[in-house]
Amino acid sequence: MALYLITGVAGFIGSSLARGLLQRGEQVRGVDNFSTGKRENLNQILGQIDFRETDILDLDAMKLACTGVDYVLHQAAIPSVPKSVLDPIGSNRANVDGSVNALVAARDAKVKRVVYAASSSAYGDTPTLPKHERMSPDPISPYAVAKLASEYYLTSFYRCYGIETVSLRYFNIFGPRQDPSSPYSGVLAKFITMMLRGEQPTIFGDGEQSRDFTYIDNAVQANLLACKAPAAQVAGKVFNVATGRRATLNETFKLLQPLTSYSGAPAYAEERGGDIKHSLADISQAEQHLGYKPTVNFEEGLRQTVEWYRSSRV
Ligand code: UD2
Repeated sequence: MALYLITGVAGFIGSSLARGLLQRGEQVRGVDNFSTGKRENLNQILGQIDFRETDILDLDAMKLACTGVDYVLHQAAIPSVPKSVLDPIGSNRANVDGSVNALVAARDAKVKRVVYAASSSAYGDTPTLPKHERMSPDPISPYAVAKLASEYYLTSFYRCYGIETVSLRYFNIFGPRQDPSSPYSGVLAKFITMMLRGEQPTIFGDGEQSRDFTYIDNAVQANLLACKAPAAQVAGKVFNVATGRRATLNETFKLLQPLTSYSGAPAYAEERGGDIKHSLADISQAEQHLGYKPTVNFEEGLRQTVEWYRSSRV
């Protein structure tokens, strides 16, 4: 049994990782400052994890949190492109300074490995599809820059201090517990909850933008594999975590209509600043070096997510 520290454990991805690890009999410690995380995400598992209300910007608290830890899964962030466009300083503080703190704490505690929630936004709007890890990044939004800077810090910490690090470039992760309530929420959480309530969702732009929407179980799998894969294959490296398929927002809306029993049309509004048009991953590196294989496809992920929101009445 290993001890895992999850930063951002009360978030959608962090709390899903905690559940996945507990199911596998692992020990979980988690930190969160509830800036975007939610206490209710920890409802059924709070008694089974060592939870600490800690800000990743508090280095002393992070050093304590890393004591005795085998693996750090660093998920804590302010995860939003539009929010970063409005507040680049806040984005940088949480998404870069916070990562450096987590890395210093992990290095000093001599943890075995740090796995990081990087972002597909690093690729930017370059026309080549699918995106593969050898492409030069071309971030657009402050959020994308911050996520890429943290990736570079992870690789730097491997090169300079020898601490094993792996960055997982998440491609639009979705699923149960993703917060639908903020204007900055992920599009699927927003659309599903609105359509279930009979409210009209708004597509920014013409709806022909596409994403490699990735169900949460696939991201959990990738994190667990990234902890255990041989260091020679993964340390200091970056891997796409996605499905290798993409859907436009217009297609996605049509898939959601029967699942949510929403029969109206979407509204259309101006394109969002900082957005990229198309996103699709080449996942061959993760398949080859992590042994990753997506187990839940987009349609099945949508079904499970709609069911969850329906039964939890968010
Ligand atoms: C980016 C990253 C993603 C993750 C995420 C964190 C890319 C390709 N993906 O997601 O991996 O890091 O940031 O936030 O960079 N939209 C609407 N109506 C709405 C809300 C959104 O049309 O009510 C559109 C939005 O303009 C965009 C698409 O839906 O074109 C997806 O937006 P999102 O905020 O769910 O995720 P995105 O792609 O910014």
